[in-house]
Amino acid sequence: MSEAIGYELHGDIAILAANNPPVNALGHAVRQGLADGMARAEAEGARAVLIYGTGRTYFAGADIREFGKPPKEPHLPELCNRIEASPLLVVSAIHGTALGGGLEVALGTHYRIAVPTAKVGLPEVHLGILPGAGGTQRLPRVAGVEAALDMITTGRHVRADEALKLGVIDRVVEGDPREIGLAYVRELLDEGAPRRPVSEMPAPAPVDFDAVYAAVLKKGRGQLSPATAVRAVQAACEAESFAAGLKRERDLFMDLMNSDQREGLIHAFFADRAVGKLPELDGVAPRPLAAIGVIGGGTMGAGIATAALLSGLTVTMLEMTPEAAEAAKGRIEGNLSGALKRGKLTSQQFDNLTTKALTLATDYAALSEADLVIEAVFEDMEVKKQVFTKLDAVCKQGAVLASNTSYLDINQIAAVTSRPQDVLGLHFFSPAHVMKLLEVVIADQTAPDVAATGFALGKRLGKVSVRAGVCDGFIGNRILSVYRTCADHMILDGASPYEIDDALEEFGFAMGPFAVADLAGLDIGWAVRKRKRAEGLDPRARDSAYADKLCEAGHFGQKTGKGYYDYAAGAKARVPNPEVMPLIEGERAQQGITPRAFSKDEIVRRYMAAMVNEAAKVVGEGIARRPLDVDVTLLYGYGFPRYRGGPLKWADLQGLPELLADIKRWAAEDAYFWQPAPLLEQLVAEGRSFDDLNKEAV
Ligand code: TC6
Repeated sequence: MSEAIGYELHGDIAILAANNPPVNALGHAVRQGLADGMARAEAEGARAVLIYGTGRTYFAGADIREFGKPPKEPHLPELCNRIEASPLLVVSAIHGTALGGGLEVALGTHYRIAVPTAKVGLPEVHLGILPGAGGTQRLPRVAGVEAALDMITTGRHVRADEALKLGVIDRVVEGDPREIGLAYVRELLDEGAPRRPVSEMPAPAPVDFDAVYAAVLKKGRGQLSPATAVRAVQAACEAESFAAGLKRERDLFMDLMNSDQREGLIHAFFADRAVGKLPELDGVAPRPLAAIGVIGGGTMGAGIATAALLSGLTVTMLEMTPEAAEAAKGRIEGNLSGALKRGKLTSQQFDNLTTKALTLATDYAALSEADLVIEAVFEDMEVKKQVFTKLDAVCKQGAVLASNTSYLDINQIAAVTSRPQDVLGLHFFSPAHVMKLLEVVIADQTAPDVAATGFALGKRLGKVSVRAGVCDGFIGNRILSVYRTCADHMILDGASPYEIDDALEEFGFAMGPFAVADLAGLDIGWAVRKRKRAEGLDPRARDSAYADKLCEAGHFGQKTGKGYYDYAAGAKARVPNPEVMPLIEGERAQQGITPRAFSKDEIVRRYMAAMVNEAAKVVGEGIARRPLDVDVTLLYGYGFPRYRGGPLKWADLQGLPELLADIKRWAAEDAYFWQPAPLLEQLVAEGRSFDDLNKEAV
């Protein structure tokens, strides 16, 4: 017997207890242990088998780390069939999560009991695959096609009470999984309950699968696994036998298993978990956090305050005037009322948060007891310096002083205080109570426990926190400004903003860059351009004024009703603003450029190459610790399609030599913009990938 599965004969009931921490993933040893345990139970004359997990959960799924490696027998689909075909009565007792292959094992058993806190689900689509061990065939038979399609195409985790209603589990009982499982098996044996193989249940009636497929494909914005899973469920209804349905499921599963999307999504899964692992902070205790201050109650400050309140922190909101403070409170209430409507807050909690947990202030002295203060004032170095000088004067010793700047130099900000070790950047993304990304910007003198406090705050607020170094724009905005510039160059050379948005949305971005600019406000980019011109542009850099002219005409995007698009017919209509192309054509004429056509492929290739090249510089300079930190930043803050894994995973899948060759070829047109990143050149020379760097860093 393998140690991953404990075996015990308890009277006439054999107990198979999974012991593969942390999540009882169904790796090879676990599968072997289950197969051996079933054989032993049958050989030793048991009447029934109970399967459960020790530790925190039942099986949370196949072992994802085994994906892409040569599969070892017993394979999961055969194991599920083997369990189901046993002449003994087989029962699962579920606690924690029964996910993916875990739920498939449970569906292979004849009865399922769960504790009330258990969750079940088939989340494979999030990993770019589909349930490949009978889940698409068995779940529709027990829960019906509609519920199965919902669970399988969304991958959502279903709570025990709902799973009970759906028929996925048979009973919900509070208690220890081993004890409630044993009692249930005993009861089933005593009442002479029959074996109940799901494969012998009748095939469910079909629905209009073509319509479901089309709808799911559209919703997935290019992601293949949910739509492919629809075809597998279809086979549960239409295949001539259960075995034929399983075969169809297997074929579709293998197609997805061999896809780049599967690689991208599994990379994203592990990157999510690796991004917060920073060896230099191992064992460093964060400073205590209970009360925080937020300076500036605009959209960003109010969003940060909202997130903090929802996490149980008390917030002092500092504004310039009582009127501005009241307006900030109104924004916070507006944000919280969203949570109230969604049932995430009761009205009493809402009242507590807005009256007791939130304090309005106009005097810096009100921040004297705050554990951490986040400044979210106007993006101007002089203004920020004034704020930090005042904070230095009033804040208690040991308070963490954070700036939410999106571009400015945290070292300069820290330098105006007497305590630069307490200063760091906490760069939130708007709306801050919704967006998951937080860049924790570590300045030259930031103390380790201050950095750890930044990460602790991120965790408390439910953010994905990425460590960034100081530079213009940190990780995300620095890379953004380069790929945006690349888009601007393509416009000068002949592409339209609409062609670029279309091409990138087809690539999988939630929104193209010009639609995003309209949403964020064109005045933001305008301010950045003015600042950069004031600092002095490199004479080799291409510049253009058409976007400034759009702003000069009062068009700031959605908030003024017009930008690249005209929003008179609503944000979704996306009608091009007719004033835009003449401005662009005027600019081209003025610069003596004869426009040329750009294919969708070329648009994507150039845009992505610009992104990857700058990302490689960001990693090479140590601004991002590893390639995966860039990937996570773009995934959570910039609408990058998760199924592509992030820009540097995408680059690996494309082939770094080919990308470098393109960059060098384009350097012949514009040597200033297309300067290859030294790290990219090095990786190509050494025949290595970005992912090799990730692995070396772990
Ligand atoms: C499948 O089953 C396909 C079947 C078809 C076969 C033909 N494998 O998330 P946490 C690790 S597909 C390997 O921090 P939580 C994770 O990397 C699978 N490792 O904990 C981390 O390791 P680290 C379908 C796994 O409490 C540690 O466990 N199943 C796996 O916040 C703790 O994880 C899923 O998609 C795995 N399957 O959440 C479920 N799962 O400490 C995926 C976790 O070295 N897992 N690890 O960083 C989850 O959704 C969550 O982990 C959780 C627990 C809800 C189970």
